[in-house]
Amino acid sequence: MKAKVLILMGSDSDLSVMEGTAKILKEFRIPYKMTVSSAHRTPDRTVKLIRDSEKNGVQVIIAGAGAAAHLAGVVASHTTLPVIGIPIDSSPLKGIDALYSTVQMPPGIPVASMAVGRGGAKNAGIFAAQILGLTDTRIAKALKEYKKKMAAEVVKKAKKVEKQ
Ligand code: RP5
Repeated sequence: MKAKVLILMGSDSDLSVMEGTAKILKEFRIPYKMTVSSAHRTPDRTVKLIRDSEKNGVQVIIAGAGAAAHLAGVVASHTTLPVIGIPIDSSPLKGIDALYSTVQMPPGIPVASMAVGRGGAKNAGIFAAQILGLTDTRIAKALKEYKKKMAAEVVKKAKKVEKQ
């Protein structure tokens, strides 16, 4: 099946965080391609991956990077596809650097920045599903089920807490 989402990360050292995005897309049965490309170390490869994705029908690009994280912003500068950014807490500044780099995009080139780290990676998958769910009723339905299940789990935990 052709990938609907491209997941990029700046380094293979980001993989353990970005696996959270892939896990969610698998859960929603959304085909994706996941690879490593750096805005700084492999700029040409990054642009090629974007061009190929556009040609092959990718609808959302997710980019996770740490430190002076320019990956999501650079991707957004080369495409009109929606770009979701995940600031990764991989540097001595623990993601504050990546957060500012990802969230503070100049007017005209938006990036949908998620939270720093694992939570952000998970939310990136859900957010991509929400974008695709606008035109795919199967995904839209699965998202409603996902929320219902999440609410039920919280209530179950609340009842356990109330018993103590
Ligand atoms: C960023 O620098 C990457 O996204 C990664 O989070 C960080 C460190 O990369 P490595 O030195 O581990 O390859 O570009």
